[in-house]
Amino acid sequence: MTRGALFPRDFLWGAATSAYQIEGSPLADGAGPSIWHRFAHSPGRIANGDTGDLACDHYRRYREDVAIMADLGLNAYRFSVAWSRVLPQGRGTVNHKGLGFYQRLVDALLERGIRPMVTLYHWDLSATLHDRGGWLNPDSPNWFADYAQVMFKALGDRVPLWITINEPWVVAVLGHLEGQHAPGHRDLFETPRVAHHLLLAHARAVDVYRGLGRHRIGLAVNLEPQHPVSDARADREAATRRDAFINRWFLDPLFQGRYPHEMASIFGPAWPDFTSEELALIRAPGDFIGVNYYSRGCVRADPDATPLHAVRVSRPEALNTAMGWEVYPEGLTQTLLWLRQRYANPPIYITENGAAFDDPPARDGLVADPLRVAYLRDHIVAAAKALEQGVDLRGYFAWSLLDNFEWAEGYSKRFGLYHVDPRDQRRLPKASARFYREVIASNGASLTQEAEPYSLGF
Ligand code: IFM
Repeated sequence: MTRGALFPRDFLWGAATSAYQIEGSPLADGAGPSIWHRFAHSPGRIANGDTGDLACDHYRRYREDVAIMADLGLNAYRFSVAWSRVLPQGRGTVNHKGLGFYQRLVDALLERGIRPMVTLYHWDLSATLHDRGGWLNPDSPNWFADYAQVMFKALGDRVPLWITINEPWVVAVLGHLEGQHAPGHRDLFETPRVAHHLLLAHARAVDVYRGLGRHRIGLAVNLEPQHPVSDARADREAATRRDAFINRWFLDPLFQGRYPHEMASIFGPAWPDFTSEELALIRAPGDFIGVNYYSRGCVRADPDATPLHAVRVSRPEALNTAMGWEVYPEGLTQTLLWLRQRYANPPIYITENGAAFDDPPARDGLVADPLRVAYLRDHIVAAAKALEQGVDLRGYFAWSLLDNFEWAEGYSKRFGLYHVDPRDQRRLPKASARFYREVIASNGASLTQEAEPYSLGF
């Protein structure tokens, strides 16, 4: 690679995690159970019967993890708050011990010059609130606003960046339509209502935040370009439907105050009549968009696949990650340019990007992961290409700092820059951690050197 790939001086270089995936000790110090705690303890839900009971034990080892972040040279770290640690019943009395954990974590980050980006909701709804209808309850946006207020008051002066909700699409679709995530429902009628309440919850939290006079809050969405597998009209239309379903479902209402027109025909009778007052409330883009990018969709029409009549297919010639997701870095540039063009150049953070691969066992305390190094390199270069073309990109967060609990896949899928040894919880750096450290130290200049198979060079 001969072209320069430099980033602005104030660019944020981070790594991302979420509470249930790394913390462990889910009921410690008075925390209430979450739907993920319940779900993981229900037989047959998670690969190998894994749970988040121990996870990476970050709740007790957070200082060690902040030291790792400092060693990597991160200037930002994205984590999420477990709602039911802070409000064990989801509402009402604050559990100061639970809140204290996040206060200490923020202190430790700031001491090392690492800016916290805090996600309020990364899927671990309070089980008590779930029993009151969860995201189906029309009151749920108010519950969320109250919780957001507690967090803004406790941390707002020290946390410069907030994410309201992580990947609302995943909550609605995997949690309520396909059922592989908590709460494990499969109900076409629930899905658009949950999505709508999540958007209202985002808007309510933005409103509360504005009331405190602050201006750095956004929603994080999972995006992937949708490409038809052939030129056949049916495949092209299927890709357009999937684009509405995945990429535009949450962003159009946020920026344009309306749902994509395709949604009503995708959901048919399950699509409610949303009021114009609610749609006006939802038009609350916030201050930036968080983009979680992993892959693209290659789409084929399939009349039997409800409700979309479209399926994602694997191309045999493609390199796939251990999740079965095609490695497609060009899609990141495409996604960022698409956001710029469709939604009038919003400020953007890449809030997640990374890959699971079946890493070899550690040798001499180190893990060689050349595929992850190549993945990160190519995606960071793809981000730089979007910057060059005028995208207002402010930061990049690798998913993830540590190998962790990958939801329904349990610990079988590893995204970390650091391997976590399940026997003793030792954190072992992978080659990708060293690679990322060089990228950060040179603010991307190291990417302009000829790509070589990355040596372990510790
Ligand atoms: O691990 C998840 C994360 O919680 C949300 N975004 C995608 C990641 C990989 O599947």
